[in-house]
Amino acid sequence: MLDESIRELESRCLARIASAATPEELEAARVEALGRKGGLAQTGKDMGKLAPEERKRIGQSLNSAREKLEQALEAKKGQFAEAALRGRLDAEWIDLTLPPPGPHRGHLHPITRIQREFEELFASLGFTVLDGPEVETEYYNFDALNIPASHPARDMQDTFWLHGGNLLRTHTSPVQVRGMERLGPPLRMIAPGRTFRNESVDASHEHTFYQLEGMMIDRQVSVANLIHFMKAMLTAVFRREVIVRLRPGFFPFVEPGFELDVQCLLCGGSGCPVCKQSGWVEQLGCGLVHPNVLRTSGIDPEEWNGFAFGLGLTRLAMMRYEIDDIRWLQSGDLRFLEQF
Ligand code: FA5
Repeated sequence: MLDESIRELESRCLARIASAATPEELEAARVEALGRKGGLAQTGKDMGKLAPEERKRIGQSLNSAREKLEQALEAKKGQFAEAALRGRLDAEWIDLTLPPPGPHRGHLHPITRIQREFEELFASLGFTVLDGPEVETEYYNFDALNIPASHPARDMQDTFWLHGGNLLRTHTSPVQVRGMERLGPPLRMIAPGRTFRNESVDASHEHTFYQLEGMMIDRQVSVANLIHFMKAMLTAVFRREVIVRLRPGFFPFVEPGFELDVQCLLCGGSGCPVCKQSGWVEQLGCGLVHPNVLRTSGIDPEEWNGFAFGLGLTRLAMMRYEIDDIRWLQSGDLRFLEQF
C-alpha cells in the first residue's frame, strides 16, 4: 500500500519537475515533493506504525525516491541556470567590428585640406595669410589691377554684378591690392578664397570656385624667383613628378605674364573631357607685378618690384585627387565626399 503511494508520488513529482517552465514553478514542485509538509515527509510519518522489516524496506524506497527527485531537481535547476546565462550572453553581446554609436564624425572637404596645406607651406616661407571680401567693389576687382572700365580684359571674367555697382569677386587678385595698401613693401602674402564667374558650367568650369592668390614684393624679384616658388608649391602639393608647361599669358596686372598648365593627370595627356581633349589643364596665372598696380597702391615701382600668381585651387584639387568632374566638389553628395 505504502509502496504504491510512494511510486505514485515519485512519478507525479517527477512529471511536475519536468514540466516546470520557470524557476518559481520548480521551487513549488520541490516544496511539494521534499518540503517539510511535502509528500515524502507525510508518507514517512506513518512509518512508525510499521513492523521493523517493513519499515526498513519502505525507508529504502523513500530514500531512493528522494534521491531521484533531488537529482531531477538539480538537473532542472542546471538547465534554468544555463538558459539564464545564455540569455545574458545574447543580450550583452557586442560586435567590436561595428562603428561606435553616437554622432558620425565628418572630415575636412578636399579643397579645405589643400588650402590648409598651402597655408602651412607659405607660412613656413614667411608669407602672411590674408582674407578679403567676396563682395567686392569695381575698384579693387578691376581698376586698381590696371583693368579700366573700357578694357577688353574685363570680358575675360564674366562678372556677377550686384545692385549698387558692387560685384562678386571674379578672382582673389583684389586681395593683392588690399594687402599692398595695408602692409606695404616688403610683402609676402597669400590669400585663399571663393571666387565667382557667370560662365557656363562644364567638367572643368564652375560658377563658384576657389583660388589662391600669392604675392611677393621686394627689391630685386625676378621671374627666376617666381618659377622657384611655383615649383616648390606644386612639388609640395602633388608629392609626385608632374609635367608642367609655362606659356605666355595676358593679365593686365602683370608684365610679363604667364599661364602654367599641368599635364592632365586623369588621362595622362591623351585627352579627356577635363582637359578638353588638349592633354593640359590650366592651373594658374602669374607674372611680375605691373608698375601701374604698384603705383596705384602707393608703392614706388622704381624701388620695388614683385611677382604675383593666382592659382585655381578647385582645379588643383581635381588633379591631385583625380576627380573627373569639377561639379562633384560642390555637389554635397556624401557618396563622393566620403571617399576622401
Ligand atoms: C586670374 O583669375 C588671375 N587673377 C590670376 C593671376 C593672378 C594672374 C596674379 C597673374 C597674377 P584666370 O582667369 O586664368 O586668372 O584664373 C586663374 C585660375 O583659376 C585658372 O588657371 C584656373 O585654374 C582657375 N579657374 C578659372 N576659371 C575657373 C572656373 N570657371 N572654374 C574653375 N576654375 C577656374
